[in-house]
Amino acid sequence: MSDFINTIHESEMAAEIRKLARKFSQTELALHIEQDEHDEKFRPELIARLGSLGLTGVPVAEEFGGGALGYQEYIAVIEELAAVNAGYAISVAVTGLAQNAIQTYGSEAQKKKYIPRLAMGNGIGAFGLSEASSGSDAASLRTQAVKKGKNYIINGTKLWISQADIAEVIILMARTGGPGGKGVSAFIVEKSMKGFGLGKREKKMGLHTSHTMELVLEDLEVPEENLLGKEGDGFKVAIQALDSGRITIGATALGVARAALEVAIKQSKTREQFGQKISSFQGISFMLADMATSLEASRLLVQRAAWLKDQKAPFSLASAMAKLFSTDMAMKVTTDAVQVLGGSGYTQEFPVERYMREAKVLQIVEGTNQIQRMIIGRELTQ
Ligand code: COS
Repeated sequence: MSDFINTIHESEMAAEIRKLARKFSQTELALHIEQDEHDEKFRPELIARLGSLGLTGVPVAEEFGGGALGYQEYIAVIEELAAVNAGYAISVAVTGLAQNAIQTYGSEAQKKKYIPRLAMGNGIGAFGLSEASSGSDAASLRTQAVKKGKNYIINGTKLWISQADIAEVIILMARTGGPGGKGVSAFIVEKSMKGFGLGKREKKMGLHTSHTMELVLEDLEVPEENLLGKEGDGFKVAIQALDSGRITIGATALGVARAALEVAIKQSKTREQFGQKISSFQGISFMLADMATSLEASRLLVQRAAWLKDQKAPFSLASAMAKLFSTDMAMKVTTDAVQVLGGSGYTQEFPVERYMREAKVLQIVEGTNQIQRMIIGRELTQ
């Protein structure tokens, strides 16, 4: 098949980075994935290895251990990881959310203390926003932070927090003021801080290498110097980090869909029915054509959002569109890949059923696709 990557105008640097990430993904990462998905096992050492290749802090400034490149290069890494396993793409993307929040709102001391380990793959980051009663309505969160002497004392429960079990740094949103977004503050929490606790681990439909945790915070003591930004900045810290994060979720969708399409094309050229390869039937080839076309359209949207961010131009609308379109595309493409493979597609003999399960969560995380439509609709009509 043709390589869809060649159809876009990627910078030389992005192409180099992609090559490196692809080699790592298809060799070192691929080696473990089928078994680890089954065992629900994540290997932080693979993130450290990715770090040693310079692929964990691609858009982070050099002085903080990053690659000083842009999102156009960063999304190439995410896509290549996702084409092998979405769990590792999400891991890098979520650590990226934490890096992004600290880089944008942190003091120099916070940046120096926390970013380098994350950027170099020596530490993993997490993002603690959602709660049982505040998912889409993030500004209604209930976790409370009360200032006592030189500490904030935080109490509450966070839900659906990716890789909180292995993260050493968590960007945590808690309420320091009145209701609504203006009453929320952001904190840099270390898992070693007194009062930090893990609750249940979710049993999920897919994305098994990436653990999804509950956080139970009982009189968690966070030093005042770990307030990120000012009191009341927390909602904006979260929303701005998510604006960037949504580009990486879009890139994850590209990787998952591409992998599914590749399997579907290969199998359609192997499987014979009625005395011919099923690829020769228009019913199959039209499906493949639609899958490839929608993947290509998504790629352009994700690329454009990344480019706008790299230009320091407004990109919230573009990232919402990229996330919405590409994750809906991934759901459709992976579902169609299962259909092309027929009965085999529904079994674990082929990875397309896994890709379909991975695609589903991308329509939900970092703002459901209904929230993306709301953001786009507001932008069009306000
Ligand atoms: N960048 C910067 N500031 C933003 C912003 C953005 N993209 N979007 C909103 N804001 C600001 C607004 O300007 C407003 O500021 P002022 O109070 O100073 O006017 C403030 O944030 C509140 O904005 P808004 O009134 O739009 O907030 P809403 O409560 O209506 O919520 C949505 C907005 C729905 C977009 C937000 O809650 C959201 O993104 N929800 C999904 C959360 C999510 O992604 N969860 C997943 C968690 S990680 S898996």
